[in-house]
Amino acid sequence: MANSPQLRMQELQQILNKYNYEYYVLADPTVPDSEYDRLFNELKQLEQKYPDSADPNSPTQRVGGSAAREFSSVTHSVPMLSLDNAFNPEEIQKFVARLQDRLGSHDDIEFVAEPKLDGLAVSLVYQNGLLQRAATRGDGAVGEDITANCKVIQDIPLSLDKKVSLEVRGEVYMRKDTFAGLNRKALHDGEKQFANPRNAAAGSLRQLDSNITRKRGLSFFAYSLIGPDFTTHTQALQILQELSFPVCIENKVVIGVSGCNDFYEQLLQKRDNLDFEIDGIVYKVNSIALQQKLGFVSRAPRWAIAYKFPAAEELTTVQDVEFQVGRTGILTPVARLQPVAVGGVMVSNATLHNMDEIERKDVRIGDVVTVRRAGDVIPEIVNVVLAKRPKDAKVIVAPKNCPVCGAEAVRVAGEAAIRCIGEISCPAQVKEAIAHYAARRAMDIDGLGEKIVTQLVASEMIKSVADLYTLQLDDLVQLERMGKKSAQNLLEAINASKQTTLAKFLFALGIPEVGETTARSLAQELGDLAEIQSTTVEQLLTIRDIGPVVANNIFMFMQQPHNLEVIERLVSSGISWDVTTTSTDNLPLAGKTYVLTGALQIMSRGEVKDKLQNLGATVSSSVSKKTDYVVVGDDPGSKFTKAQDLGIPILNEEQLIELLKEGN
Ligand code: 5U1
Repeated sequence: MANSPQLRMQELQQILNKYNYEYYVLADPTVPDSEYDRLFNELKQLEQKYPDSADPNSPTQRVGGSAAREFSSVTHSVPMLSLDNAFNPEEIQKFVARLQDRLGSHDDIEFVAEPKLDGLAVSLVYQNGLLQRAATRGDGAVGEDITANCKVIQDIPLSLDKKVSLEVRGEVYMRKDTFAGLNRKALHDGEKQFANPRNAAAGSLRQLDSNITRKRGLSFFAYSLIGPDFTTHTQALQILQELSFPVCIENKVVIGVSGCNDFYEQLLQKRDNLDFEIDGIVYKVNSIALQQKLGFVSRAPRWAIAYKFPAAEELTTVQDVEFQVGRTGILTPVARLQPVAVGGVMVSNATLHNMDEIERKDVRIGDVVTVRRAGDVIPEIVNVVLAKRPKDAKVIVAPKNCPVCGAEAVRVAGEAAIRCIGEISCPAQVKEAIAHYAARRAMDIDGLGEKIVTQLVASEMIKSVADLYTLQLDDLVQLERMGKKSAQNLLEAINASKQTTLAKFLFALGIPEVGETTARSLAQELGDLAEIQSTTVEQLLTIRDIGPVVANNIFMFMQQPHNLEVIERLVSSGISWDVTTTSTDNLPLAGKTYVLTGALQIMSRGEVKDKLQNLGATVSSSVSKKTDYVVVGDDPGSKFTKAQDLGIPILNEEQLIELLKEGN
């Protein structure tokens, strides 16, 4: 029987039962959903091929999970089913074809498409308009009584306007911003962070003390109704809304396979901008008569399917860990991974942030890890699958020397970061510093991209940003793929950068933690480079946006002889700015704070930010009572909702453009 399909089926059952227990009962899964889905499908296919060997108690025959011992059991009046999955358009096509065959008609079918929330399914039973009992799905037949914990979720009505008796099903989830706040607090308090919003929601719902659940700020969306009469699922959603249950506004009626696929593409685009995590779409036949005709199979309705998005989390192996040197000398550990497709993109590197993070997650070279890629952010390692750790997994040691220049690498007091002390003698720092200096939002040297900077530093043509202004045509034409015309253009761009603003120049210098806003405040408040060079920490602390760490960084930067020499050489090479335009007090938008959210169509965010700031406004990244206006583009995020909640005036892009015109 060795390596027989039967043995593999037994093995898969054991593994899946373990993963189910971790997911449903412990709310602490050790592997990503993608790994579970893969093994589940492997088992399902083997059972289809060898039906005589299929175990009637196989995880494929159950919804998964079981009631936890701490909560009393609840038997569902109607089983809470799971959903079959589709992973590509062909599987959706097959699903629709199956429905048409069963219905004996090839007419297009009307579906309701709903985002599939990554949370926990719950049942809410109301009697005479009052919430009587809330339960988890459990194994589909028997769940856990979580009434006390659901009563503290603000979105769940405790009583309804009408004295009706009915059951509502839906998903308890945690919004992305709530999740981020919870993990920030956990990190601050030295507690274990949650791997993702779903785990956080599950962990919060399973609390024995509902006061803890209340503080976690869970949310709810309703998607199913049992009791009242209705002829379509759309009607059911309408009734739910009238009864004041939150229903996801992204739900939409779609027709046929093409309607399903169009909705998929649209929602995939929106996915990162939604306030909540979704892992796919649920398509449901809209007509209740057709749903009844189609019926159920063992664990799922025939009339619905979940079309899963490419998984945002995958399993892979850490092949090595290298330390990258940033502009300010900070060494960032980066895991080199066995390449793996995550969310539709190949991932071969993941940031490990710093040594504290490595220790907290206990990542070792050789480990099997869950890697996560959300939106455009750099992929990160969520956790290590300890059960898969090889015996020879290697502990990651903090380097004592910079991997690029060999200078000492020291742990910054009070910080998790390790820093190379090489500063301007470290080619990695010089390269990053030059790239930063040349960036569009700094000195804006067109054509001085990363590849050229790498060559200039490697060939020792430049050792600091000041050397840029001594470059000659003969130097540049020696570089790879650099023709005479491109070299001339680059020299012109370098020359043109000499006319700038004090704020841009200060930002371009790359003082640790001095971003554009701080550079602008410095320029506005002190107005003059000599003043900034001779200022004290106390004086700096009186400036808007500047706290003790940044004040100290600025002061220390201006004390270093090598930095002063570079500034001196830059100024001597002709860099200058208009000293009369530094005060913003008289500008039309002085004192006003703007926040931008969503995708702008006509101007880039950078342009809008520049224009607003040039008119004296402050552009902030978060909405608060102090915000004067929120500019909203397409698919805005939670900042839009927050602005509405706080009653802050909203501007669309056209209104913003008008405002910018008036300001000029
Ligand atoms: N949005 C949504 N999620 N979800 C999950 N609808 C929905 N419906 C479900 C499940 C398990 O089940 C019904 C189709 C029975």
